[in-house]
Amino acid sequence: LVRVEADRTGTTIDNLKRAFLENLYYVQGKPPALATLNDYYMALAHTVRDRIMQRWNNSAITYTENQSRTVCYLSAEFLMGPHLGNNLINLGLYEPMKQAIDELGINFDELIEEEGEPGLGNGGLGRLAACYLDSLAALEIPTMGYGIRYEFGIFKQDIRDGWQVEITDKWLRNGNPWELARPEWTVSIPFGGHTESYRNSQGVYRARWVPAWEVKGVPYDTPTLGYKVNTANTLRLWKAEAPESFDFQAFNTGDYYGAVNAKVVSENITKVLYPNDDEIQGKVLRLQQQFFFVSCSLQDMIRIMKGQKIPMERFHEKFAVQLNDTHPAIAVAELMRLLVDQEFLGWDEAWAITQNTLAYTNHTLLPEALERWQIDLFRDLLPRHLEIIYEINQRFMDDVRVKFIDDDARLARMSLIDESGERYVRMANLACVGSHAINGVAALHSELLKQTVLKDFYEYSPEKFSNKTNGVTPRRFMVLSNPRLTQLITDRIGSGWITDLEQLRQLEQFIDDPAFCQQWRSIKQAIKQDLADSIQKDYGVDVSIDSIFDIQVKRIHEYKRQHLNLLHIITLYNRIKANPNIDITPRTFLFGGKAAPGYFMAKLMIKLVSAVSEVINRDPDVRGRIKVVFLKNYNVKFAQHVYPAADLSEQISTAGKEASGTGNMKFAMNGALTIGTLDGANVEIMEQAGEENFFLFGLTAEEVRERKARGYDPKAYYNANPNLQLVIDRIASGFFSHGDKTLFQPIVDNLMQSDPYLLFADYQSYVECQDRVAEAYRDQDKWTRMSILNAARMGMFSSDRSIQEYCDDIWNVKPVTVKETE
Ligand code: 26Q
Repeated sequence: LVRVEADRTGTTIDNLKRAFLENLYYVQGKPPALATLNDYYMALAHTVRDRIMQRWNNSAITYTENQSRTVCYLSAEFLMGPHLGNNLINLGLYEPMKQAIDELGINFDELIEEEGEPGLGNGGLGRLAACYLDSLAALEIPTMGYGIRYEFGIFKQDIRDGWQVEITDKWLRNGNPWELARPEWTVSIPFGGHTESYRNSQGVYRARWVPAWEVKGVPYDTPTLGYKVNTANTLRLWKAEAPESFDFQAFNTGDYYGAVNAKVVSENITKVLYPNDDEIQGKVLRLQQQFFFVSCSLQDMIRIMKGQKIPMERFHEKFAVQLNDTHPAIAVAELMRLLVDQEFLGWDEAWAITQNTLAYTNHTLLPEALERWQIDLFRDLLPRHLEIIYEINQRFMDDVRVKFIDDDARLARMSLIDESGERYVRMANLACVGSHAINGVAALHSELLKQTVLKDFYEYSPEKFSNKTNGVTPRRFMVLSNPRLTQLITDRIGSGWITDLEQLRQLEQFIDDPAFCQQWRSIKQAIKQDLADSIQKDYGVDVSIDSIFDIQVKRIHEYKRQHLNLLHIITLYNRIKANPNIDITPRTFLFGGKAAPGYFMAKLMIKLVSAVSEVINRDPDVRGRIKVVFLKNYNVKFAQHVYPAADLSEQISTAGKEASGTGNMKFAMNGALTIGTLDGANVEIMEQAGEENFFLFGLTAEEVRERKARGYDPKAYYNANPNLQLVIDRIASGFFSHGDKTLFQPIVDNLMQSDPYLLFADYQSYVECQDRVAEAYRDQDKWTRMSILNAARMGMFSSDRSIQEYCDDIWNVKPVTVKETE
């Protein structure tokens, strides 16, 4: 046993103060007199990191000694958010540390705000991975998160003249105190070249891949703590580096430039996160990224197996590997290659291991978003994997042919190779065939998957399919981000709800308790005031906390329909202009979210929000009763300030398009009411909250399908609805664009001519529903009761529940308790 000094592990207020000053002096190299805010943040981060190390080391020892079955969550994105506050919560040290820092005369909250965030994800899918790591650790499940250490994460968003401007995210600029490089576990990743067959010493034919180039993968580890347990799992992100040999080559050939250039090319692989969360243009760098992190991760698992002297035949007993969408689906072919070509297992045995190891989560229903790679591009980069995929496909096609005789159309649809025109590798098909379990992310989504994009695979192997409704971690999205509500809840029902969110139901007993309702309400008001202050400071806009805080924060997408929200705002504005003395419930409309840099319509939607806000916010007729603000650079850190302040959560996607949504859950558990369609997890949120506590509008997924099949004509809605007409005409007239009729024409034309997301069909229903919202808000007692009931009934949306289901139904893993150091 190592003896560790109190400066590294002690948790009394005095220990913490001493440790902080020591780290400031010896790690940051600063006396207090010269320290910057960032120095203080770094000293604090190191003080927290020191208190993680025993847990991290003890977890590693325990898992190694017990040869624990381990979940490996493979994801191209992990949107972790700031670490400092979250780690303090999970360590149970938030309050003592705050006291210690405050006693040193330093503002603790400012240090929390000083931390930037690792924006290594686009949105929902990356944030889900982060919530799942939190829950896996809380549930004491041995876990590795595997992904990519992008040098530049999701861009920072500035708004200039109403337009989105992208700024590179240099998140590593000030160093990263939360990670440790582990160069001793560097792996080598081959690319390109060709394959050969050869006879081994027994005369058996085997395949050999002769790659043309290789890069090194260096792991960087970040601990992920469980809430008030000793479990500290690992998030292992891979950085691409050039092999040393490039330098020698340069020395030998004198091609110094060529060698340096090769180095640049290698390191490019993990340079930047692709900022699209939808359409995939099959870029070779993206395939390089995917193969790079998958091969690094699988090789790492094999190293761990060998380190623990577990025979390779037992790979699937040691590891459960989850594929977060198809981004890591190349794992199917890569695990086969490693087992067959490198570990010399037979094909059938390797295939059984592969299928038993892998499971696949689908996150989209949009057929255009299914990943596929041009065969030529694929072969150039991964020639051996293409052979393996052909082999898998041949055997698979034989099986399908027997199960569904004389059905060539089905064979063509299920083939791993799309041969309908130019040839492609279909990654979703590969993931389905190579996995023993396939799941969607909300009940509706999982049903629609079986009826649409994965129908053939469902009919072929229905036993593989299940639903795992998404969840979010209450530690970050309630305890950390909403301390006031956390205190109120804990005062009434104790703190058990933090790890067993169903316990929030106990709050229902207080909905007729006026004192409790008053407290609930004044907490919401206080949080709204904080957000109002920051809006005043950052945007110079004055917003009233007595107005409805009506918030839509998420990536900007046509299917998410931020522009439907705008149609309603303009409708209210038109009512005011027609009758300035109209009695209207005051509202503050807040938008936030990034548009993919190449997504023109999404960027124009941001410009339209800005344009509408400029007109409305300064029109004296409005008299401040409605305000519109676009909040720039929406990210996890800012989200934590937004969810608790919301009265109304906008979840208004076209039914059948949003796989689940997770922001919807974060809002509702903080007491916002939802206005939403029957889409994704909204369906289950409404079921839980009760219809009477949910503002439902719009067509169902089924109706959307019918409407489109019958031939949808947006103009018919326009012609029949004078209010809609006035809204569209105002936009088209240049009213919001200084008279420029062309600026928003692409939006107007799109809606008038095709309206692929059926805004016009849902417009009237949405506006009427918003009128019910406005009416309901006037009865504050009733609104507060609805708010409490929403929060009280969101227990099922804890990611602990989701993860428990994955553990039981898909991974077959059990908790492993990590002991405390004596
Ligand atoms: C793929 C290929 C090339 C470049 C980028 C991509 C790419 C990257 C990210 C494709 C998709 C994504 C992200 C998708 C995503 O976030 N989906 C969301 O997942 C959430 C968690 O399950 C759901 O709640 C949302 O409904 C779903 O939209």
